[in-house]
Amino acid sequence: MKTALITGITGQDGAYLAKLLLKKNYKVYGLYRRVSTPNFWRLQALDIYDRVNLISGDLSDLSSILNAFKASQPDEVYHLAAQSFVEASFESPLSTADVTGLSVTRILEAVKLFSNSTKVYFAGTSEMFGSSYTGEPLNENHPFNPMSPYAAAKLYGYWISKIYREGYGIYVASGILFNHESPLRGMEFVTRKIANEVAKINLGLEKKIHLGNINARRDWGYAPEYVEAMHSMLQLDKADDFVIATNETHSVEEFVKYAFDYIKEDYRDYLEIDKRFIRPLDVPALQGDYSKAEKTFKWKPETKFRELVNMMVKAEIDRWKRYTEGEKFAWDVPNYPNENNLLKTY
Ligand code: NDP
Ligand code: GDR
Repeated sequence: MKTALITGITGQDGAYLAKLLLKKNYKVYGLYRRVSTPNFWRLQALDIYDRVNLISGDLSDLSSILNAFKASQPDEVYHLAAQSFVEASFESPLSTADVTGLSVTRILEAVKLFSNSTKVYFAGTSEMFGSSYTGEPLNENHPFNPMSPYAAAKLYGYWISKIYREGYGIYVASGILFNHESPLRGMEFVTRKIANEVAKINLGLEKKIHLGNINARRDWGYAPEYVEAMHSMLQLDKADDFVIATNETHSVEEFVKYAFDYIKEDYRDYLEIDKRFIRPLDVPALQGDYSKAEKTFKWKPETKFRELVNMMVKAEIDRWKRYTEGEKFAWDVPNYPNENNLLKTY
């Protein structure tokens, strides 16, 4: 039986990956951070809360990481934990640099000092490409031009991984994953925000939807398929970097349109632009070329864009119906500031 340690097990990808690894008969450990209100709702939603071993700790704290290694003795580490919200990285650039960037070195040092044969997955991102996209789908050889403190921190993680791979022979694979979504996506990210607002409008609980840059284009895939690629990357003999994407690009406006199509409404009747959601800098467009992953470990995306939009809106409508009928779980409670009480500092 293989043992895996997942940092960020309470996040979208961590939860789906834990489910996948349990199915593959792994013993799964997860590093989670202590918060004032427990947030294991994704593990509960996937019905795996009782099947994972949870270790409390914070990424900023080297001893947390060392303790997690000691307790789990992992064959594979999936380093997913990060301050992952690009917008928030403009508000908290220093802690983002620490948690999203420097923590990668903490993980790699733990491997170097204590368990040189442990394989590591680093959660790289298409945000590292930043302004590089010129119409040709981005692959592993395109240059990086980060446009946010988040992307700069991830780029640090990407390069330090390469340095430990080449300098110390540590197996560390970097996935360069493009946006991937699901009904378990964090509520502030644009896809879940749109799905949630559209569901509320459909049920008469909301009147308008407020968004920022609706011209931004992203390559959006379905998260459970992307965590399969993470696992495949660690089964290869040699560590490498791989783009995981759908090779399609769609605008935020298209996402909104399709979401309103699902409830048979015209999005133009509901959409309002709110400057608070416009970032100081924003990657204009992204599209990824996943052919290296397809060739090396036969990965390709299955879920199409419209299917993803429909799935997410349906999940929100079902959730709000359950909520209004009186069924209350932690994840049914709106958990982010709304347009009335949200103050931006950048
Ligand atoms: P989420 O934001 O859903 O999850 C992030 C996880 O990191 C959560 O479990 C969070 O804990 C944890 N975390 C944050 N700060 C700390 C800390 N200081 N100490 C310990 N744990 C911490 O992200 P996703 O699941 O969507 O993404 C997983 C990884 O992949 C991230 O590194 C992200 O940057 C990267 N990525 C994501 C993409 C996507 O489209 N989803 C695309 C490309 C890369 P808590 O639950 O307590 O907040
Ligand atoms: P992104 O995801 O920044 O691509 O990072 P997000 O969903 O936050 O934004 C996508 C695009 O939508 C535009 N946008 C808005 N975004 C949010 N969140 N809220 C709004 O109201 C809004 N209006 C327009 C944004 O400006 C942006 O252009 C995600 C994260 O998961 C990262 O961790 C990951 O690395 C990348 O995807 C790949």
